[in-house]
Amino acid sequence: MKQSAPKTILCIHDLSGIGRCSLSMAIPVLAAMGHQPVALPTVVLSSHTGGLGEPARQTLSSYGISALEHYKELGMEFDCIYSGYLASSEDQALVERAFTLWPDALKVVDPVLADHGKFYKGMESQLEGMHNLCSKADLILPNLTEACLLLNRPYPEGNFTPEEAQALADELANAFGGAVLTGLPMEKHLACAGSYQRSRFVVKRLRIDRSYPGTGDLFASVLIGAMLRGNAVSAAADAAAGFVCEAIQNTDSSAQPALGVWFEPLLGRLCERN
Ligand code: PXL
Repeated sequence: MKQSAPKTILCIHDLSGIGRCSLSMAIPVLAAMGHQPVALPTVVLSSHTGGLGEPARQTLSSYGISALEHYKELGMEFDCIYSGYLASSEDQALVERAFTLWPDALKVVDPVLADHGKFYKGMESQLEGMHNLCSKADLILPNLTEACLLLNRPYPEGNFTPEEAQALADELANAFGGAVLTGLPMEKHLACAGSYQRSRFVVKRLRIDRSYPGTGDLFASVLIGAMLRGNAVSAAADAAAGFVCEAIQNTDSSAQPALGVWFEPLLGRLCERN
């Protein structure tokens, strides 16, 4: 992959202490890829909400808006604004505000809402706002469950053909701008499909039958880091899918899945791959 000047990325997500997801993945991944990530936590949680009990929670209310004002006063320019888990309409409005303040930034929304056909805890009420936010993005990164929710259709059973995968990515791109859709089951593979500007592609990896929270955040962070290095979105998706597989393979299969994938020892690979 190509090396280019470091880019500045405003990352708007929760900060979860344990469970390897959101800001605790985006920041090290983007930094390892040579960029300057700027962390804007929307809420501080002791863990993510997927299987580690009831997390302690500190909402940050007006912090986000004040932080945006500070960055504007400083004359900061962001090359990209990247949002993930947003647990309230205020947090969604914060991302919209950032989009308005930095209209030239690449606007990427990972509509973190659900997986495996089910909403994450408490996220049902965020669908409408997330739909609206996605319509303001340049690129959205839903998994299959989120894509179905955004398109208001039932979660499909069974495998996809590459043509069906491409058609679904095109449909999302027509509705929202560009899209890279992840977690598509194919016979022996798991695939992602993209439709962004003039690029249309399907990327496949042999399916690993192990599931972890946070892999969507890992995929999105590597994809964004690679795109901002000047790579085509298809090459960036290929790199992201590959890194997620490596991180799963690097995770001891007896470890508690809710603690996420052991990506930290592999960060050096992201520095090396230019
Ligand atoms: O990785 C998705 C994610 C991010 N942040 C929080 C979550 C989840 C998924 O459960 O709970 C707080």
